Amino acid sequence: MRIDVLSIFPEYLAPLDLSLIGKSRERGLLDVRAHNLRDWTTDRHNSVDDTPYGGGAGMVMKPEPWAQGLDAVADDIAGNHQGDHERPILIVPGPSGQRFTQKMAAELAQAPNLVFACGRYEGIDERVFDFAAQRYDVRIVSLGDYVLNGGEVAVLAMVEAIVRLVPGVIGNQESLVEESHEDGLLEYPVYTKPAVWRDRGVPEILLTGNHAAIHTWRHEQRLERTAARRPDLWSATQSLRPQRIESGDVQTAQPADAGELLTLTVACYVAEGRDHDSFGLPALNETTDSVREALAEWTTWVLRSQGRMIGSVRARLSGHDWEIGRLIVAPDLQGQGIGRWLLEFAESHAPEQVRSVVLFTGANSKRNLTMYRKAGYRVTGASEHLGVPTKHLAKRISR
Ligand code: JEH
Repeated sequence: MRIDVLSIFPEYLAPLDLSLIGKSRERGLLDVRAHNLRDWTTDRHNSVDDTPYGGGAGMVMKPEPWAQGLDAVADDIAGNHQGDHERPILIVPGPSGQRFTQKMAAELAQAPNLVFACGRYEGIDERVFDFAAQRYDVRIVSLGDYVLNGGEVAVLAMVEAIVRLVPGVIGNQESLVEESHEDGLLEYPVYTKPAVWRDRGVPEILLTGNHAAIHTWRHEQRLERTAARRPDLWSATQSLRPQRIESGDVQTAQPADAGELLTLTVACYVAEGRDHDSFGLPALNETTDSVREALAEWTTWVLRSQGRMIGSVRARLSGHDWEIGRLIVAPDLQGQGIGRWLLEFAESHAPEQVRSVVLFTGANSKRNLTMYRKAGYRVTGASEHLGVPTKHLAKRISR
């Protein structure tokens, strides 16, 4: 990935040479270049600002140095590619931009070229954005609802958030799996040695080795913290949060549920079919009868909210293992922890003798794989099932 930054304070961007970013730069994964906007001024005072039309406080950045600088950078990027290439993305930090999010960072991490334009004063002459749109995909982006003096600090934050998502840049890819907020909840608190420090102990439960209890405790901590610190995250989906789901909302599926279960299954597996370029998946080729027949072979649970079927999971004994399958959540309710809740529900119904829970998922189902990994599953193998690459996962249960 190549990143160009235009600023009247290029020295402000020196931290980009340090740490994680600096190392990846040495390894050729990243090419970060800071440019001085004043290199593209034409008057003898190298001026970059002027008074605002219509009056008002402060100064505004003149358009011409930006046009020259943006053209020079775009020419240079184009010169390094032969033939067709993606339009580079121009990110302009501004207090009135679209909010920068983890989702946006992940999307930008896929781009081969990013250009950042750091304004100062009251901002950049508006016509520059329209001009830049001829060669760039332009995004005006804000870090948050507070006022900075210029775009440089915002660029440092955004570049750090983006670059750590570029494959190979962070040493430990596992640590990317456990991203904050993935299910709309804040992280649980963490502790390290010593067990008692300045009269303060580590929560007892963390010293017991009871992983199921620790898991529950951490989940409760996440709920408490989110409610206390982020009422916005909390209220957004509160009515359908897993803790609001009660065991009473789950029932073993009856033959009469087959039609509805078929509908939900197909709605959920269409995405799976798309991700694997295969609509031959068994889940996409069921009939009401085949669903009804499977109810005899598996214990199938369905989750309802106000009468609507919103999720399902099934399980059966397979040798000494508890095999879980068809974990589905209605597409409009995914990403709220409902799938995780159903998974734990199915795990908790494993018969006494079972030591291991196993399941299978499509190798391209990144979201599913992430969720299973966070739930303690490890990949134990891979195979191909009807032309679809499949991962085998397992988790030991401690009793
Ligand atoms: C600030 C780029 C270039 C200061 C004030 C005004 C706000 C109402 N999250 C962020 N905050 N600030 C920036 C940013 C990002 N990303 C940011 C920048 C520049 C980014 C110049 N400045 C300084 C600046 C005008 N005020 C904007 N208004 C919403 C509180 C009041 C007026 C413009 C530019």
